[in-house]
Amino acid sequence: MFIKKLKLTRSVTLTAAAIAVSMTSAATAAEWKGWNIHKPGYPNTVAMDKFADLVKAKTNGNVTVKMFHSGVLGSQPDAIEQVRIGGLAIGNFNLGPIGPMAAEANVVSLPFIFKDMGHMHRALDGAAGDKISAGMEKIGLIALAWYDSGARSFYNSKKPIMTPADVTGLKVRVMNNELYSGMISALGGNPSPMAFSEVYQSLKTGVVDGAENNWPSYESTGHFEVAGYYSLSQHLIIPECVCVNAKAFNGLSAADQTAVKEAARESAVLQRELWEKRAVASREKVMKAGVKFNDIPNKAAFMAAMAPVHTKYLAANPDLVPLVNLIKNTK
Ligand code: GTR
Repeated sequence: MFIKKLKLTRSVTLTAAAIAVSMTSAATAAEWKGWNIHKPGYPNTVAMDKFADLVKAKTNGNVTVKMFHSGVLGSQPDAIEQVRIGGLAIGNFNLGPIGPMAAEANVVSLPFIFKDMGHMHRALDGAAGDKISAGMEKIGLIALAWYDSGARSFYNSKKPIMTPADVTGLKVRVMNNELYSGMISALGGNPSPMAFSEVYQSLKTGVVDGAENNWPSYESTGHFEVAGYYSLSQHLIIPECVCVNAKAFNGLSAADQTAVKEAARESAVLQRELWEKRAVASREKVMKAGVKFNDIPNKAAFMAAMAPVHTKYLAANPDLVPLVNLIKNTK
């Protein structure tokens, strides 16, 4: 009798403890869905998977991230909107399509605003980056870390681009952002805003003549197979973020917030290392495949032709002039 009673008490106690544990985890454990546009093996994909592993380890499982790669959860502008409203928790986004929603983030999409990758890193890791982050927070996005995306150059299926006049009359795919459409129009081309996933087919069927991107994306998408002229204009250096829904992040304990931030920053260190290697490897791969490459050593003509994009944008957004100057003056 005594034994029976003891058993009963023990099992009741255990059950109560189990309920308590499950209630605690239900109250605190966060399961985040993450968006990424790139394929397996791409630097951003590897880094976002690393981020997910680090988050789980550093928060002791309080936060888990399930990554969805290859853009399977939708286009980039839609995914940004989803992270803003909380339908998705997190994503690796290019600041290009964030720009139309957050004025401060749009300054990085002004052609030639950064002299080179080093300049972009110093600006983003400094005061300008803080201002851009603050602008993104106003629309519900917290930038946990910055990823690299190299420099974007023109490619097309018709001819080498040596001067701005070579773009005249070409149909060029751009990401969704009026600054990019303005940039192509300024060169006399016809801009065609389009989702990343549609570009290959559009190049292949002649819906567009060209597009613009960095070496790794030119290669990983297979665009080099259908647009074999790559011209090193390097007109845009657009950083990317690991961006989280502000409510989801602010709802975490202080310790978990620190852990998630650390995870993002460590993943960014990895992403930048992998990026450098991939840029070289992608370039080699497309050159071997027969891409006709041309350098544009003197970019002054492109800068001059695209200058009206800056003038028009800053006339419409005079409050951004100090941020643009802060970037330009970042040593
Ligand atoms: C890539 C970038 C993607 C996407 C894409 C595009 O370089 O990493 O996020 O913005 O370009 O052109 O749409």
